Amino acid sequence: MSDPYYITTAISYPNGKPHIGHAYELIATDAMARFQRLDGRDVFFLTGTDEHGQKMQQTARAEGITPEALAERNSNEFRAMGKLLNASNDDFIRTTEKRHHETVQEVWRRMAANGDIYKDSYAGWYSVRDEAYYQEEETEVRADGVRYGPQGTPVEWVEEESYFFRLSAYAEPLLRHYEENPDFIGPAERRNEVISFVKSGLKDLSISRTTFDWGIKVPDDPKHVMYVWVDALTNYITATGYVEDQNGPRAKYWPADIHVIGKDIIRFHAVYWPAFLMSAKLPLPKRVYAHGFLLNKGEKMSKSLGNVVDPVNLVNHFGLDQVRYFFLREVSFGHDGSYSEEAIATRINADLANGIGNLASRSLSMIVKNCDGKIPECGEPTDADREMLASADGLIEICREEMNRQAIHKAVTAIIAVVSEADRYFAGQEPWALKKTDPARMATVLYVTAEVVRQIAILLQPIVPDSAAKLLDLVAVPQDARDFARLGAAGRLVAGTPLEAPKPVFPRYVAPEETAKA
Ligand code: ME8
Repeated sequence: MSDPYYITTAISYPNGKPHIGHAYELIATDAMARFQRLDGRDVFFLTGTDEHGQKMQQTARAEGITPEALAERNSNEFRAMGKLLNASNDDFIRTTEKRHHETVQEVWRRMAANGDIYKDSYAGWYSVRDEAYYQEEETEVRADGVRYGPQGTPVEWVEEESYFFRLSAYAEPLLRHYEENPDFIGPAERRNEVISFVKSGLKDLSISRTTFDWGIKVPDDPKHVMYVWVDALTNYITATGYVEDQNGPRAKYWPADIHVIGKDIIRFHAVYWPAFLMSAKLPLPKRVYAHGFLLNKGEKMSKSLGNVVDPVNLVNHFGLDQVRYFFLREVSFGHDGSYSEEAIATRINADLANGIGNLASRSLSMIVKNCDGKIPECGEPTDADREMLASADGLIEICREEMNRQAIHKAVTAIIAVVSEADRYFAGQEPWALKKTDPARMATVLYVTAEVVRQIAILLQPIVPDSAAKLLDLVAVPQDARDFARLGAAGRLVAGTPLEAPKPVFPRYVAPEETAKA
């Protein structure tokens, strides 16, 4: 049986419609999940919605509807976004589901059984937008007279009876865990940030609320609902069924190989979550990786600034694979990234239309016209041919290494570098001139180029799944010969295979104003 690989996104708050930051995280995680699947792993990929908490209750009240109705409406929007983006998630979890309530309550009981939960009263600052408690030192009163937390969201004073989790007891075990598992947190900046936060001392954490009721009830004390992050983080283990039955069909996926999240929620994932799991005596995820934030033309997106781009509009305007490609290639994964229409247009024209699209159409149309519509014979290879094939054959090792450290943009860059190399090879070999002087040599050059197109298309499947499939159709690669095991010599194109005249896969992007002018 193949090796399990479990990957998750954060579960989003459905207090509004999904925005481009949500789309970005899902696209990136999807690319990683698809990569591992094509590389032979038994992948379980989870995403979903985080439906409880004060923010949901307040938004619902403001809209004059129930939190259930708000969650239902927007959770469906998130699901629809997943379809639109071609996300290959194997499950979609909602924290309002019965399966989740049961797991969370069981995890709570285990933490209590370990002596880590006690009742007291909380008095301190709380940000509803972040659903986070902050120490007074982390907050500041700005010129507008409002007190803000470290993420720039307003905080309010909360005072109520609450259960506490003995987080203070976990500072040492957590620091030891980070030390012994250097890959537990990525990238390095986030790891350093978490270590210094834990070293500065951990206070016990308030983990229940009594001033509202939209949440999962605390076992045996229904006046309390659980703090939404206790509930939300547990989603990752709920979906595997591990807590209920370690031999269940999906239990093999726990612990997760990687939780992919944004940098604003690293503290919850790299401090609270492992502490809860240690307390409940459950295995810890292997890695937590925080990507950066997407900035619209360099500015932070916010509803109040009105620059929250709707992913549906972006995809309708540029095309899905174009948007996927742009985000995965342009943004250094793990860092913030900026986007603008101009940058998207430039990138897709340079790399997709003029790059891989042009290479495939030039070389394959020559085959269709000059080689009887069939993949030609590859003659005795020259050094140039060997070098070209070696570059294509060597890509998988580079991509594996980059993807294993979540450097998605570097994997894509390496693939595109081979496209450029193939362009130079093709131009240098001048197959159009060889047509008259040395048709056998022309055949070899066209074979080598088509073989490079095949491998690039296989490797691009995680990034641009539909377009890569079209490229593979153009070189007549059977459906069952598209995984990474077929890269290199194992899956070479077979001479004599009929090809159809290539259809364009990546059209050039022309801005609407330019079309109007033309
Ligand atoms: O934080 N750019 O939900 P959420 C990139 N429910 N990523 C962004 C982004 C941006 N501009 N804005 C948000 C939550 N994100 C919790 C998670 S997990 C147990 C609970 C990312 O809807 C953000 O960092 O506010 C997070 O990873 C995800 O989108 C969901 O954010």
